[in-house]
Amino acid sequence: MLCRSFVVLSAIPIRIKVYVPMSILHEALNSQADAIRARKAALLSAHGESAISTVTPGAVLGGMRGIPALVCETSTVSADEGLRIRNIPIMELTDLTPEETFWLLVTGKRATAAEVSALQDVFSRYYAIPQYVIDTLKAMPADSHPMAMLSAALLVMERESEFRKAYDDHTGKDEMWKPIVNDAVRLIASMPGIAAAIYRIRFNKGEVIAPLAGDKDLSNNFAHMLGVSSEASWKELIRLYLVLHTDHEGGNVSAYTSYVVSSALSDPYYATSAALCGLAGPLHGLANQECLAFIMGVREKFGGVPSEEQIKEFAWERLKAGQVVPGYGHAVLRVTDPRFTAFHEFAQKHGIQDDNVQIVQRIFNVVPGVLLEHGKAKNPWPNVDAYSGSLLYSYGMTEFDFYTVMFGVSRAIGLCSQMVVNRMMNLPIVRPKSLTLDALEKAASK
Ligand code: HAX
Repeated sequence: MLCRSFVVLSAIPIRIKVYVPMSILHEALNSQADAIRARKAALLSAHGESAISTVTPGAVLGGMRGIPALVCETSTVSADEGLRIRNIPIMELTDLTPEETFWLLVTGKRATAAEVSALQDVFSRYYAIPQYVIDTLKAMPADSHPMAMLSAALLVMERESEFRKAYDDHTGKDEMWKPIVNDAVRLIASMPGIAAAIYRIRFNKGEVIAPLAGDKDLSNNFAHMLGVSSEASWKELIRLYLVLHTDHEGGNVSAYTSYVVSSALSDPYYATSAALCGLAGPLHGLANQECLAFIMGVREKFGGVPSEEQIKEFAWERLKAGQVVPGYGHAVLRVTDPRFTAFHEFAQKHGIQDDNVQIVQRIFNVVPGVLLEHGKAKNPWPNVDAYSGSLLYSYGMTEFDFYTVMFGVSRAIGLCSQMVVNRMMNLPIVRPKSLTLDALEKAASK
């Protein structure tokens, strides 16, 4: 919260800006902000011009694959292991809550019970979203994609940005991360309410459901506001879902988009809204929707759960028609995504064995071999999107179009965490050099 007070000295009013710490996060991050800037300055001074990589035309024309060109402190993704959040493998974090995951992402430390409770006190102020957001969602055409609604909802909420107000008030550079924390907390806490409102409005589920009275847990509130199921394991699935999708280092389309947009000092509402537009792409977050459509297509074609032989033939048909197998492959990973494994363990634990889940498991037994034989995909193993939709479906959330919104609620946690840390570092505006093909040919032939 940005409070302004005026102190009148003689006839000249002096405006004093005070950020009321809306969470103990400011306290936790104060010393880190100075330390990280000092580290960046020391690195630049000692090695600012040292080469760490070479750039080839293959990388330039290949989606900048492999070029180490960004900094991301919150998480890393390795080819042989997958996601680590603050250097902890994701499989060791599957019992966390989204609040604890946010704390870990931003501070690099595990939250104490007191810290989680303080964070939830602040989060819970924002579980009920402003009426103007609900009115905007209701005014959108009935066939709007839920991801377009999610991105639009954040844009209408941009007027709440404390970062923009702080910038307009000429806040000092080294202080700018503080209003980002405030925006991050409000944005993350608003996402469940926004997403649940989209679900209920877009799919005619009845009135928008208010948050729980007396329960400050973010995933419990999200599960409740969606109104899909009251089973305890549904709440557990929502918690796990929100933890697994939070962050995947800095170079994926959604994270990179928010990195670029926020580097122009656009506030977190703009940057997250833009990032979600990237998440809406079928090669990125929309793959979970495509995956379930694929699984349902398999079930429909074969009138139930097909044999592994039938799946093999179907996969080959698809590849020969030039189509991808959704949920398989990854730009970085070269093993089964640990998040796929975490969902598989959830299905086992809760005995979920409906047709879709069985098909997911049979595809897993067959498709990696097919992709290996096909020889194109560098990674024949499943990613997170291959499992998630089938679990949501089994609890009664049957609207595929909504699945990427679920992803977005979680991904906003990672995006906002990255924005806080990046602003603590005072990263400059992103401005890589582009080349014409002509210039690239000349540079390459030298
Ligand atoms: N099925 C068929 N072919 C595939 C494939 C798959 N699942 N994955 C990759 N390939 C093909 C590519 O289309 C490419 O073919 P061309 O040379 O003809 O263009 C070739 O194999 C090499 O691709 P790659 O280097 O292995 O993969 P990329 O880094 O270019 O792309 C993708 C990574 C995830 C986009 C890709 O594997 C894909 O399209 N997978 C299916 C969609 C999917 O599951 N997306 C979700 C990814 C996870 C994520 O970001 N979630 O948000």
